Amino acid sequence: MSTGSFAHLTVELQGSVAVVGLNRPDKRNAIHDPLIDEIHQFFSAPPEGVRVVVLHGHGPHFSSGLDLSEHRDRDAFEVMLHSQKWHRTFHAVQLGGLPVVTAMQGAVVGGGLELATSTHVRVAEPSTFYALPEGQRGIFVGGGGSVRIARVIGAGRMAEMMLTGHAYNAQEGQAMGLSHHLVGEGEALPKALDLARRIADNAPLSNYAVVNALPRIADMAQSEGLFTESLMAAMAQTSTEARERMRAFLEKRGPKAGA
Ligand code: 1HE
Repeated sequence: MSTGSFAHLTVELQGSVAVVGLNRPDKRNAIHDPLIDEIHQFFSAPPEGVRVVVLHGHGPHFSSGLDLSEHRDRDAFEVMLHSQKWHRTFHAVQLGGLPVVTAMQGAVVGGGLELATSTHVRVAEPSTFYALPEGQRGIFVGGGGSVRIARVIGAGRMAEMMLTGHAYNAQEGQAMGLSHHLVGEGEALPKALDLARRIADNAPLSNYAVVNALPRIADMAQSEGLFTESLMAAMAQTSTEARERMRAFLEKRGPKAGA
């Protein structure tokens, strides 16, 4: 079933999984204002019943990042506001409450990498490469990369990428945590869908806690982080669904870990 009236995104519902595609393949899914607005619109109000989102890019590249053609003539204040619009959008992706699984191929570059690292599970094909050409373009990251990309690969490695334009290939990206699964050519989307369906079977409150509490706790001092973890645990463990799932395991009805 197709849904939504987006010009630059495709949205397809497969049960409780929404498959969202960046749809500017002619421009290598460069992110211009209308596209960022549509991403924001989708993640701020996902269709009812959706429990997990799969994000992918149409064509041979996931995303070439910021659309440089519309960025050229902005003044400082406009760039500031534009950057904050990206922050709001990727905040909605990361902390909107729904787990997001990303399928990647080809370029995952600049703002494309900022978008990918706002998502929770990343699957890459062998063609995937990661780069931050901001230095070469004379600009800086503005879509949250200095926080989110640096959290994944470290500020030092991010600086090296931005300074030298060094691109990392799919295998290197896997070792660095930029992807969590490395699959064959053409297999990222099916794998992402498979993972999304597994995630959709989890208790919604557990999924919500993972995507909302973990990144916040990572930003807290130890004492506050541990206190917040206990609060989250208290909410999750006392839910009716948790009680039933724990009982199911003890009565040999629930899946074993690793299955
Ligand atoms: C674009 C963009 C774009 C492609 N903005 N138009 N991002 C970059 O610096 C990456 C720039 N793009 C590339 O390096 C390459 O396009 C790719 C390696 C991604 C793909 O190469 P290729 O040979 O497949 O495609 P192409 O021929 O370079 O591009 C096809 C068309 O897409 C072409 O337009 P056309 O009208 O001549 O057909 C390109 O101009 C266009 N295109 N990428 C605008 N990014 C919030 S801050 C975030 C900061 C950043 O993201 S910086 C990184 C910017």
